[in-house]
Amino acid sequence: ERSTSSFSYSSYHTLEEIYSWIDNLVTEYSDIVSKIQIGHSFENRSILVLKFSTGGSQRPAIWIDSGIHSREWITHATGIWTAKKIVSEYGKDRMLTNILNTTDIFMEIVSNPDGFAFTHSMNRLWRKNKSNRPGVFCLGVDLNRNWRSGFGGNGSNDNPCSETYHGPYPHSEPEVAAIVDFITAHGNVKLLISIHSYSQMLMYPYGHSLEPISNQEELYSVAKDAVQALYEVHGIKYIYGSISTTLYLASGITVDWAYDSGIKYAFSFELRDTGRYGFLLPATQIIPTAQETWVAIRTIMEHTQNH
Ligand code: ING
Ligand code: ZN
Repeated sequence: ERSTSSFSYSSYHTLEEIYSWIDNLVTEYSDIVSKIQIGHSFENRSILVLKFSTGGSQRPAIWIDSGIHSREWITHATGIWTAKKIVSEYGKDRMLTNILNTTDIFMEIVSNPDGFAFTHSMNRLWRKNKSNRPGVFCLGVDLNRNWRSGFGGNGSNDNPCSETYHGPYPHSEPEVAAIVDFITAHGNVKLLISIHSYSQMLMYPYGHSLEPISNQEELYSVAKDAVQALYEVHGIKYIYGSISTTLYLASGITVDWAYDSGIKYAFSFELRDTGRYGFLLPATQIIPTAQETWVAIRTIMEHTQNH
């Protein structure tokens, strides 16, 4: 495709298509979007982040990642639609305009490019990255178990053949290290949103422990408002709460690391559906999913902006 307006937002795309769409977005909206390469994947693909900014330097920032798990195709598709929404609504939507006048938004749409390429070529249901180490028979580390917070604890696995293998040591995977280094160097990220599928949930830390976080009441109430706003779009019901009490114990996850690194607003979505199609969500549901998710993200951003 030559432009972001002829791109089909209601279809799933390959990595090459998404990366060329990113180039088009950056060219067409160069006044507010740029592309940053934050590292390389295990198989040496570029790890790209979109930066939405109206100026300033080291402004407070919002981080949004999708596609940490490569088979969760609805998350990349939602990220793409959302990025286009942000550039299109700036100057029109008052809330978004206010946010972008003071805050930068960073979006990593394909957070596991090797796994994503593999879901197109070989195995549609591949979840982990593609790292491979001498003497280890199975491939891949679960990029949502490789973070330092609670590393190696409950709900992660030390067997490299497991779908939830945490890897040899914290941040061993280049895809995780790239994010850690970027967010740490930035130093002013206030809100992190990590997008997964499926289950229709909006959650916050901790995953590695049942212990409530210090601002749990506040995040509970933000999640409640966001889920209500989401429901009003297409009548889709989400449940919400901490990860460990809502879903299961999971250690070494993105949002726990974010929270423990001082990002006190950290949320994780599990998008549609509840299991009828699961990871194979029909493309006809991309736009409705993205629309409702956007309203929830907006609600979270607005709250964070005022605190
Ligand atoms: N489930 C997530 C997993 O990594 C999750 C659940 C999401 C845990 C966010 C912790 C944080 O197991 C999927 N579907 O990936
Ligand atoms: Zn996931």
